[in-house]
Amino acid sequence: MGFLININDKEFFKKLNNENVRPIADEIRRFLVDNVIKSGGHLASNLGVVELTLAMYKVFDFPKDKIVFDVGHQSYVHKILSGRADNFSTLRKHDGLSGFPKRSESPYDSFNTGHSSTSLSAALGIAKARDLNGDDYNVIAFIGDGALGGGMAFEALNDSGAGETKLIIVLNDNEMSINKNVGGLSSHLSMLRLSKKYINVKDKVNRFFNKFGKPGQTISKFVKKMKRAIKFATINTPVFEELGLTYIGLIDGHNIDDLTVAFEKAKSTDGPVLIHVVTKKGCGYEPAERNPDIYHGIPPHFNPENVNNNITYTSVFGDYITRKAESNKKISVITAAMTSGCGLNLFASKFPDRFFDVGIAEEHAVTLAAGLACENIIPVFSVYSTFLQRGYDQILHDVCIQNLHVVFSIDRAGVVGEDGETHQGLFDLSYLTHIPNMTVLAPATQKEFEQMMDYAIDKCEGPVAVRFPKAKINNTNNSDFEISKIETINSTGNNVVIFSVGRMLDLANEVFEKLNAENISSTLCNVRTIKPVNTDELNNYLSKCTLAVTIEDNVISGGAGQYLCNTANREHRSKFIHFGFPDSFVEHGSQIELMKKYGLSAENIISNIKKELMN
Ligand SMILES: Cc1ncc(C[n+]2csc(CCOP(=O)(O)OP(=O)(O)O)c2C)c(N)n1
Repeated sequence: MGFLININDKEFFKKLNNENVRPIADEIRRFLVDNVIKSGGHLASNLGVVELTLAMYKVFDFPKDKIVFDVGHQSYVHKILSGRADNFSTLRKHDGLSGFPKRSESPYDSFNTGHSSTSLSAALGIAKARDLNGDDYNVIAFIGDGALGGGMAFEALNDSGAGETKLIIVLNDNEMSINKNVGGLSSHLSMLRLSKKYINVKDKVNRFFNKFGKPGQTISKFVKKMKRAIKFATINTPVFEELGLTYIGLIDGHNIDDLTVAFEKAKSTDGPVLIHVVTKKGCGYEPAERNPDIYHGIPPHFNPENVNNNITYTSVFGDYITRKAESNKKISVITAAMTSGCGLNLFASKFPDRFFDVGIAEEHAVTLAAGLACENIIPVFSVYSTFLQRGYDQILHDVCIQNLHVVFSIDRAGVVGEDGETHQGLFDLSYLTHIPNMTVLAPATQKEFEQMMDYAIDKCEGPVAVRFPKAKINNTNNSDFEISKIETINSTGNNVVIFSVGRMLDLANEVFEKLNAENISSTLCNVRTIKPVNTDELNNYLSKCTLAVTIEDNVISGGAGQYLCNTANREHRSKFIHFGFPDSFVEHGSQIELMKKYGLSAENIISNIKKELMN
């Protein structure tokens, strides 16, 4: 690809300025749009950081200097500038470029990311290691205003502000998370944007006193201290200064010259520095500027005119919970910055008083739900499986020990595909089933999904999780859901009993049909309730069969299969073989490719069943 940029030519970056940057920025934007529309991925965030990333490449010396991108979804321009443009057609494809920074992919990627709000901690760690090792380079944490609202980022600000470690934080403030950013910090950033005047006044005062040399500087320092006190009481002091960081802002994130000055200033400042940069999400591509939320993350071959209208678990949940909340006024819904991703736009607009977007704060969301449940509200925390990992201690300590009625609606459970190992929802069955008091349900059809939600909201008295995949929903009219009861879907005899978990029912059915065609009698069961399962019923199935096969989209370790096996009577335990994901992180690729690769295909399952039956 004939790119204008030669990444090996450091001088090229050094010469960039407002006069000559336009054709280069335009070319990068065209390249991003052309590629990401085809591959799918994060478009709007990357379009917003083109000049900002170019300016960082101008001032810093990567990969000697190290940058940690928060979430990492906005690292595409960095990938292009660090020599990966030629592979961009493989973005998010199996064995292709990852959609997030990966240390194994390039020496320019200093830290793997995917989940939000980790960059400040990681960068501070790298900076401290640099100092301990006696090395000399810059460490930059690149974080968005949405990610900055996450608890870990606050913890890291608190820690870095208290110390002397030199760290450069670039705050990319585009006023957006995926949807509009929320929370007090976001309001504070807005105030800072409004009070740019204050920064100018401060600089003028300093320049005035510095003119008088040493005595002037002493007065300036004194005035600075005084001013801090006065400012605190009168106008907005950037909270970062109060925490002990040097604040540089506001900087226009599309102005290379201003960015260059700010970065140079940060380089020569001791201790932690935060540069507050303002950018426009989606910049330069009109559809993304108009709808940055829609263009935050798009599927492959995205066409806004022709949106995929498949009925998914997510859309069914969004419609269900809105309907349910009409009749049950006790329901409130919590999201951690995933309103549209979790299908909650309708609920949010219909019931603003009962909808809580807490920002990227899963830990807080869980304990907030616990508090609501204490006072007889029915909180439904709608969250992706991978992000709920953040709330493990809160689930255990704040919800389950008190046996509070909190409903966890766990979207994107199972293999998610193109976002890769940081986003796969392959652990929730393992991290939930072992917590006392927790009920865990996995629907295979729309009918039972809605009935499980009814059970979770109306009948269950303690914590309950309904986990479902990123997939089209099956609308078969199967039997009514009954808590703890295993559903028998079909049976030709008892040689093999197949226990299918949630969405794996289609695959399990294929296995059942093929076994039948080979005269291996079997019974196909839909487990539905992972916990608490009816043990008498389970043992009854097991006492009749030779082999028990479990199929799930979770890691095998600690998953539904092992849970059933451990729950069964001891004499039946050796009958089990489990199919699910192995004890390794599952990379990016399509869901179909990954299922096949990890043995979740009828051929593989059947050949293993046959081997076991011959033993
Ligand atoms: C722990 C966690 N929760 C939720 C997400 C989903 N997520 C990815 S990007 C994003 C918004 C980030 O906003 P911001 O940091 O402002 O970056 P921008 O896209 O606006 O540049 C969210 C909520 C995540 N990656 N990690």
